[in-house]
Amino acid sequence: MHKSFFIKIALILPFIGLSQNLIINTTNRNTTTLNGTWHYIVDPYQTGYYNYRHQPYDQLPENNNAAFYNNYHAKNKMELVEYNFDTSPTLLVPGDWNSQKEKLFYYEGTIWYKKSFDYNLPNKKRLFLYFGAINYKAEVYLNGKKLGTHIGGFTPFNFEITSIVKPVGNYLVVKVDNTRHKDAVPTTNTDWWNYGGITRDVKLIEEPLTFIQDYNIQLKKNDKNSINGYVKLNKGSKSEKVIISIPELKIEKQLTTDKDGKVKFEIKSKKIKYWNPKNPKLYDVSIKTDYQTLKDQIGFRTIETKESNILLNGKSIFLRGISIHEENPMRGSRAYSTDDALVALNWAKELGCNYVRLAHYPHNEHMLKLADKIGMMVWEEIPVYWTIDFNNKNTLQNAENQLSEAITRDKNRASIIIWSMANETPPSKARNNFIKNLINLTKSIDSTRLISAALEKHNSNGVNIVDDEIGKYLDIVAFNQYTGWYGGSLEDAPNAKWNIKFNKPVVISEFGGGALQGLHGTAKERWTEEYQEYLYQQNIKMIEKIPNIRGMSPWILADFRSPKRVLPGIQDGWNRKGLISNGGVKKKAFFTLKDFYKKIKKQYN
Ligand code: GCB
Repeated sequence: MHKSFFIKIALILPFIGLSQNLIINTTNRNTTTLNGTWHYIVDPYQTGYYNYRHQPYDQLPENNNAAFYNNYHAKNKMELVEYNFDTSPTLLVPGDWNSQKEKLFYYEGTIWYKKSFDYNLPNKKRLFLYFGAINYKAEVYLNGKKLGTHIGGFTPFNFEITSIVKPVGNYLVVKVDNTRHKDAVPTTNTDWWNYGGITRDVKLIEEPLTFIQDYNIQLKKNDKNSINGYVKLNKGSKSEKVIISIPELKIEKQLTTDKDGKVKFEIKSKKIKYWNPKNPKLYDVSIKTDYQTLKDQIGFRTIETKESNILLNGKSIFLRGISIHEENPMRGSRAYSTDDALVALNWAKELGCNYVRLAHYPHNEHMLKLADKIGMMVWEEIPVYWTIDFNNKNTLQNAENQLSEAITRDKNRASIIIWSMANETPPSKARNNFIKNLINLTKSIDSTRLISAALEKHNSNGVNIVDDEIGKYLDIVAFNQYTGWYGGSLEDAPNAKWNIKFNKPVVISEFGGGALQGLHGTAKERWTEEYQEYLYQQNIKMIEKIPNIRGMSPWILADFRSPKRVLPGIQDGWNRKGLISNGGVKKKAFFTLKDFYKKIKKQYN
């Protein structure tokens, strides 16, 4: 076949297939971590990837030692080799590169990572290399062989390395490129810093020849007494035995797979205790085959809407939320650990939240597991943000791939109640079709959760109008509004008039304003804690009167890094709309919101 055909296929491949191969629940498998120190080479001109005619080495017929993925070492002192991983400095994985080295503070481009490891793979076992996330584009090579490419900075992917791995002296080389592109997801323009690097855990997963790759175990839609779903074996065939057990519910169900190694099931039980934020009941679940037992902890709950109500286990709720970026503000870096997740969710708990909006991309899996455990409902979203290239088919494929990787990873988490498709995207025919495609894809993978998107409002003759056509297709009408910050008067806010075109639950997905912690003045002076406090007071009065209001996630829990925010002495590279500063100190508005949530909690109890 013609070479250009292969090149075309290689370009499409990152978007197809990887999510179908995704191994879920990697925490409870037989794994070896590759976290730790990795050598790195900063390569702004991509010298390790292209020859001097700008042809990519990995698409040329002959191997070339100059390609960095070969991890080549000069054989003698005469030989010319212009790179050396082993004498290059190191970075910690997981972790973004920007916060680890001062010189890389605003670096965007290519960095090569190298990790060496030994691995004795027993007979009749398979080995997979798993990345929790790499921002943004990853080219992965093991022992000089290309494993593949992955695009998208916030979702996991894996490659099988059974036939490549050796007992001693493996070298894993990853080219990471966080360059922003107009047609990428997200696009070039975002109000958050584009941290580069291998930002989440890296592990080797050892599996039997046939293994449990993926499963879905959740309550059946509209039926509180049925647990249903599927189990999918990798290299499974017809009539493999699969047993699902939930000892506490006295469930032990034996199943047999179809010819594709997959089996669907439905189990009835009248004894289920339902997961909710007050009592986040999780059941020990195990899935057994002849070769393996895989454990999970799963909560069961229903989530639906009925006219203006959001019903959790049949009961009307109010989403007392807060928006969160995946950062540890005290470190000024990407969050990457369970401890980081704990910091954020503990703050949210302290605020009185029962719900968080994880903005603006899928967060680390630690966060979702913790949310399950401590009882926090979650809105999860993908970085379809502002002006992405809605007319571009590749952009859609890219967004679809990120969405399906996120849902594949997280579909067993009871905490997730909403999949969000987009944030503040400008309505147009192309954009509407784009989002409709995402909605259809979501429903085809998971029909049990609610679908939303953060829309916008507009104003006509003093009336706030929400009439975005996409609202028709959403379960929850969510929109961002910045009364008293980007426009609109705070004095008049409580009397604002609203015209929301849909009889559905309404959630304010964002509101807020900036304050520098420790800066005090009158409620009229920008950037003071008093201004932010007054903004919250007035917005809350306004929001309480919005018809069908069922929740909110103000912007935002903590100050976060944004290169767009340059005002010296105030912003200094930080978006200051946090209720908590980057020093971890609560601002006055934190307590305004906390008081409101106390009141709302009583109303909805
Ligand atoms: C928004 C965006 C969010 C920004 C925020 C702001 O509407 O959704 O990403 O950071 O406004 O601070 O302006």
